[in-house]
Amino acid sequence: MPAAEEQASGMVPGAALADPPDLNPAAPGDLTVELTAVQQEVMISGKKVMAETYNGSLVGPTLHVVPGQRVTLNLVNKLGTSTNLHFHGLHLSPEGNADNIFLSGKPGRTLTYQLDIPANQPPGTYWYHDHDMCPKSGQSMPGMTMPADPANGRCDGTESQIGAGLSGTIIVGDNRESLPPAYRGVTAHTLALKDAQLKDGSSIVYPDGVLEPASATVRLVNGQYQPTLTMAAGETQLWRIANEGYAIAYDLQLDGGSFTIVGQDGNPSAAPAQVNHLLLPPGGRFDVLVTAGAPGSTWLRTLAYSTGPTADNYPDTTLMKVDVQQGGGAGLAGMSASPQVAGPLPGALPDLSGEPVARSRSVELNDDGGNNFSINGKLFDMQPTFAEPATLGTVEEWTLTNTSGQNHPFHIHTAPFQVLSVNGVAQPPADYMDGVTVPHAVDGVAGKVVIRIRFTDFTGKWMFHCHITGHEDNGMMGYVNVSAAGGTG
Ligand SMILES: [Cu+2]
Repeated sequence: MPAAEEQASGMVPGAALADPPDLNPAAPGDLTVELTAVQQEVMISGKKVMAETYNGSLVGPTLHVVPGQRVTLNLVNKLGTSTNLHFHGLHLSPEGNADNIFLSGKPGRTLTYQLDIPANQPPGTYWYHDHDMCPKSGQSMPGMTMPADPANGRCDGTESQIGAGLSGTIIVGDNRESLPPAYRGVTAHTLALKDAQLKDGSSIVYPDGVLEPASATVRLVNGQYQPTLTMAAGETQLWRIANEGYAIAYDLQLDGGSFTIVGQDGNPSAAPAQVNHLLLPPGGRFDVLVTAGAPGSTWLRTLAYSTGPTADNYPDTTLMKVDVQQGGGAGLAGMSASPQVAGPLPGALPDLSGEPVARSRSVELNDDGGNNFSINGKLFDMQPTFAEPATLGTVEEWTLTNTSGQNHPFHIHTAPFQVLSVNGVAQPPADYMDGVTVPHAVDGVAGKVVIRIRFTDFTGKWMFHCHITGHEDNGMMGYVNVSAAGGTG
């Protein structure tokens, strides 16, 4: 793979940051929207690149939804491969034509999704992306709606489709309204983090090659190369940051400044924290307040990060310049400390640590150092991971272990979970998320994360998987059947 600088040649840094295009305005009432998945040329900061897009945009258009709303979404497939959608973080049924990743649309077809956004869906930042499953060597996929028949065209799978561009942001409501009055009117920006790995001068690696998370890639914000965000001195903004890439983690730092976390994975914070770093596994989101200092400029960067001894090392990379211009504020040039916000914010989820646990489960993530990625010793085969279903309304405690030499970011569909501990270290109460990094083993001792999850509202297959999508595609996926109380599963 060419060096990142070489891949970025022809891209012009410094253009004003543009939020991704909006698919629709946020408005109550039933909503019908259309996403067309199509391969076409896009401009990345002045460089023409072939990509897979929604509606022609490398970063898919932002879908705005309102709690309680019914959204009809038509996914028009103009790709050469089957495709589908997952609505990451939304509390939707995993069955029917809702958030059902067993649906798959062949080339030329339109899939129609009906999404009933719950009235209590927390306002915040979510995302959508392809989640198509394909038969791979070593996997059997009985029950697929899309047979593995070459006559039906390609089945590229999740890694290559997200890698080629197929992801975008979902914003529920406007979480500024949950902030203290001083911050309700602040400017909000969406920052979609997604890299582009360019095989040659003009094409994202896929579909003509295989993406390599360990190799050089160009880090982009909203599909722009090192854009510039302008703030007034002393100004506070809300940044809705989403890692919409296929594999790569981000360890964000705002040089000279800090972040106040008001939401994580869409969930309002119980205790908003001021932090110097934000670690975003693939699929992770943070809603943060940031405050500019005196006039000057600084950088949002991702720090050097290793996913483990057997895996990838990402270099320190500047992502976005922040230019602070004259305004009312004072302090150091560039950024200032982000504000203190008292919690809990409205909608913060309750602490599950004192709840009775209906069932405990163990989930062991492992890989053989090659292309086999397993859960509890099994490659995903479309069958449930556990013989025993979970019961609607109950809380379960799951112990996630990682016996491999690399981190695996673990994601559950349908509802968020609370992290109780990481490698034995207790985590803050009511720290909810829908993805957590399960650390790699050290000296033969598995990494360990303990979570609790409440199964509410929806029966059916609650999926879980590693969100390094190549691992997911190659077997590190499973599901638990959730059945109604008194049901037979
Ligand atoms: Cu993984």
